[in-house]
Amino acid sequence: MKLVLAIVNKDDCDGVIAELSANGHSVTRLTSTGGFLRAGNSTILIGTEDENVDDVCGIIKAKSHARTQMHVATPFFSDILVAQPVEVTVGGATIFVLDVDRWEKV
Ligand code: 2BA
Repeated sequence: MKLVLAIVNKDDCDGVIAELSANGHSVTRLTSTGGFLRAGNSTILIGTEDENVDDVCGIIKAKSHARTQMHVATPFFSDILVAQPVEVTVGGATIFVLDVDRWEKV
């Protein structure tokens, strides 16, 4: 048994979840925020048997897209605020696959 935890762009999340559900995978969606951009994203949790992990990851990969986003860093130099926009590439998705010791539905 594995837990697939994926951080997905919020604009891709509906498509990812629809495709996972259509293929019989149960999904929980959490609202989350990235530490670097401080922008909203979505974290999805999928508990599944080991043999389904490749299918789950394949769907997430197929439905998640990379995009560029501007990030304005705000370092202070001598009390003067200097804005330094930098372009960062976000996604497709960041996926973690974790072992599950025990799984129960009560
Ligand atoms: P954020 O932390 O908001 O990061 C957004 C994007 O900014 C990242 O895209 C990456 O391209 C860039 N970035 C992040 N930290 C950076 C840094 N210290 N310096 C320069 N650029 C940086 P992704 O790597 O695709 O990550 C998208 C989101 O996935 C992240 O949003 C975060 O919420 C999550 N994430 C990514 N890697 C993670 C990890 N190892 N652990 C936990 N969450 C992670």
